Amino acid sequence: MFIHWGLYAQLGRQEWVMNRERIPVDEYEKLADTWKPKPMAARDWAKLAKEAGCRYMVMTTKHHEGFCLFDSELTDYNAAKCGPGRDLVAEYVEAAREQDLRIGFYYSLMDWHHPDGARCAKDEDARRRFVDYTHGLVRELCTNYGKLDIMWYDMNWPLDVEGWESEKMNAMVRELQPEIIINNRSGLPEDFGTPEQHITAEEGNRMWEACMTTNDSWGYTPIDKNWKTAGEVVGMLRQVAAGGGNLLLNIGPTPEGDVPPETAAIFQQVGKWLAKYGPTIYDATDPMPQEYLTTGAFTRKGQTIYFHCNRWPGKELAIGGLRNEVLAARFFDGKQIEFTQQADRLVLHSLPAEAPDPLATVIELEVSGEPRQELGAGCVLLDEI
Ligand code: FHN
Repeated sequence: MFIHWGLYAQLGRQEWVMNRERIPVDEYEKLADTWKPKPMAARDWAKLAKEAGCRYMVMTTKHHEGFCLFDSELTDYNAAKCGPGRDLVAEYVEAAREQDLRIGFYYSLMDWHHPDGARCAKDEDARRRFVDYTHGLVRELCTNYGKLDIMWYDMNWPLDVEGWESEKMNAMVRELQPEIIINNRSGLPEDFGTPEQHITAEEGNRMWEACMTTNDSWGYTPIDKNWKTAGEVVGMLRQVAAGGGNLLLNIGPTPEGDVPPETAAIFQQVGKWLAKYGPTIYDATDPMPQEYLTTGAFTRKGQTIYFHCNRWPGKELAIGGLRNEVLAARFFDGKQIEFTQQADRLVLHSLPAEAPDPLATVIELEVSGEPRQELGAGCVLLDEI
């Protein structure tokens, strides 16, 4: 679960509103005193995350607006010294730990509030001041909240990796948090890649995590009604599992800290699906060459391949291109399925007329040999002619 929360939630027009509407700093700053979120809002998020089958959370500790959701000795532009009157990061950490969820901190290097946030690109004294400030805030985050699991940097505009002194900064992070993993957005590859709003596996065995919104907005934006369906999110989970990655799915809480009901409904439906089919996602991350099929796609664990059927064809399901002998076919509850196989045409028979699980019905196939599904454009593979 990704959480985008900040002063911008009060305006309700995404987290870039200060930039997109050219709101002057002295006007935007007033939001720091009017923001009065309810106590321990994070407890609701953490419960929802657990219910949804999430394993970790990543929350914005400071977004581009420059407002720190955590107490700091380096700036009073923070939640403890302004409107909220308390450390919202501390509340988030407490709530995540109550649900035994791993803890990630999102930190935007770009800062529209700090007077050196842009000038640092042109003025060495400003860069020195701003980099010391940045490293100082990151040090506070890595010191004051116990064990952390993920450092999720964002937007390294306007400096490069030398300008940010990212190697030094990340060495400090690892010294303070020896087991932490760091993403690739401080300008260095570090531990994992972060495809955003698309699902693309990293090369080789490099870790990766796709971050996605539930509508089109990261921050709270009630005028954005373009909600994804739970079925689409289940499809994303299948895709990231098949690629050996993770999915970081976002919530943008209201100013008070409530989860928009449309978002909560998506997470709850996906959680119910994962409660049944979780092993076909969490544990089924072995690679398997596969090609597009109208009715669904695979995940794999060893000699077991899971066909996630998200367009139910009715009483018969034909799967083309499977280059393995199928030894058994069954529903995930264990009920056996009759099947026939001629060359690379597998047909499952006597299925229910309607999909048992509308989000995706997973059919388990035990196969021999290295699982592979290959079709090509012809109706036979050229190397078989
Ligand atoms: O500009 C940000 C955006 O607001 C949001 O935080 C996303 C989430 O990964 N990151 C940046 C855009 O890539």
